[in-house]
Amino acid sequence: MKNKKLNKKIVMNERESVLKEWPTGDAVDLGEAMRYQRNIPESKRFSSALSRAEADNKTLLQPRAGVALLDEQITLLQHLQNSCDLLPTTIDAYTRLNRYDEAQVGIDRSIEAGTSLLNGFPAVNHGVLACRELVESVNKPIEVRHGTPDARLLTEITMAAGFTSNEGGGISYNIPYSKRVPLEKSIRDWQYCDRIVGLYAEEGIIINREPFGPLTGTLVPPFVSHCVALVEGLLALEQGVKCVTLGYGQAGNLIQDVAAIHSLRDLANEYFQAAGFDDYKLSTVFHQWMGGFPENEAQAYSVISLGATAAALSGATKVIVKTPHEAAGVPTKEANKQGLEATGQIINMVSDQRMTTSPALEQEIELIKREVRAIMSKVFALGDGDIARGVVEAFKTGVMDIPFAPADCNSGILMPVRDNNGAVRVLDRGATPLPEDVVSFHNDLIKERAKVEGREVSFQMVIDDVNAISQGRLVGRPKDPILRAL
Ligand code: 8ZB
Repeated sequence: MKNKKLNKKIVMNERESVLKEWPTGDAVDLGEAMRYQRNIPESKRFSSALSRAEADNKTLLQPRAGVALLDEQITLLQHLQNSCDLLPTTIDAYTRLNRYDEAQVGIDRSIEAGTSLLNGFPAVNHGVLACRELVESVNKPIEVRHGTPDARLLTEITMAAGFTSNEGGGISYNIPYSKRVPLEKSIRDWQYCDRIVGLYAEEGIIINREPFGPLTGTLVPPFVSHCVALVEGLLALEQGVKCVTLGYGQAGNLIQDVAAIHSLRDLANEYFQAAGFDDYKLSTVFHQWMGGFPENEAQAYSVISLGATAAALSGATKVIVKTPHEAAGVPTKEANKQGLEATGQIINMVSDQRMTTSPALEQEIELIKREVRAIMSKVFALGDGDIARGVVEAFKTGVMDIPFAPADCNSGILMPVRDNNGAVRVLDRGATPLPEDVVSFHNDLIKERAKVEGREVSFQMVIDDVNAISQGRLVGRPKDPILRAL
């Protein structure tokens, strides 16, 4: 395990077996794929759209969307494309687990049923030509969004098909998604994916890469997701990736959310440049609330709107949009578009404004930076300067620890909870090397909340916080009969 650009011969050799995993792999011819990618118009290139948005200080809108069949997927994206700036194709769960035979059953049954019976688009089974038909049927840049620990074949097929962005990473698509995939393996498989994107870059074709920022989407403190984003960014750059979008999932406190995007941008430039990279394009993505949603659609729109507000105030390059169906499951195309329209209205109203700097905002930015630097320096030390080895050790020892993740390779001791203002703080630092004064700062804020609520600091607070937003509030306060029954 090393953070070293993969040897081209080894990758070319490995490609042969990757492309044999499913019959559609046969159709991938890298030279032909590069010619196809080169002919994609500027207006449909993810990296160009992001650069323009960065230059114009705009926040772009992007939905999630994926259904089983090609025609349906085309109809879906065509329904959404005039209400957003960037398109997705969300991949189904079988494909994410490399279970292409079951994805095929899903396709066949969906044809029989006349409706989608998968929770996304099985791009590997559909293959290069069908994916090209999809890409050619829309007028916006399009990204593959998934959750795949081993995305080598999916990457080969979708990049050959003309998708101009690929979401994921060896940590962010393993630890929140899988139980038993070794971290060494998912990191290595994503080095392959990044190396393929790097090979396109060597030919002047810039494909965007987006590590998955929100992780488990459940009370993740900004420093935790920032460390993962920085490590995955560094790993991608090493493989020759030139366009990176780092992400963060809304926590709910406006100051913390704005501070998170500011600090993420600064830290990325700091760490990337310190590692010797200077020819990369950086952008940021803000994810609307990734935790439990209210079932009531009016309330869901409010959660969406607060996320849109935070995204615009933070100056993130793009926002990933939720829908009023979030509590129910995969949204209809109509509900999906409504989430975009609600978000678009807010973005237009807020995006000329920036949250004026204030001592509270500055303090939050500095706090996140100190937390991240404390963790990152330990990660480098654990790897003797190699971030790939370091991050594997860091998860093994709990130096990096993602709350509420299913993976065996994650400690799961770090415990977050909200403070009295709804910012996510650290209740139990686990084995993370946060500085002592930072730990006491978090403790004091949590005690302040406990006092206001007239109860002891306890795990019950964490449970209350996990459920709070779906029940109509940000901080999980004890039941108060005098409060409105939301
Ligand atoms: C980790 C990402 C989870 C989010 C949404 C979920 C949730 C999943 C689809 C989808 C539209 C799909 N999501 N699959 N949204 N179409 N096929 O991703 O609702 O918000």
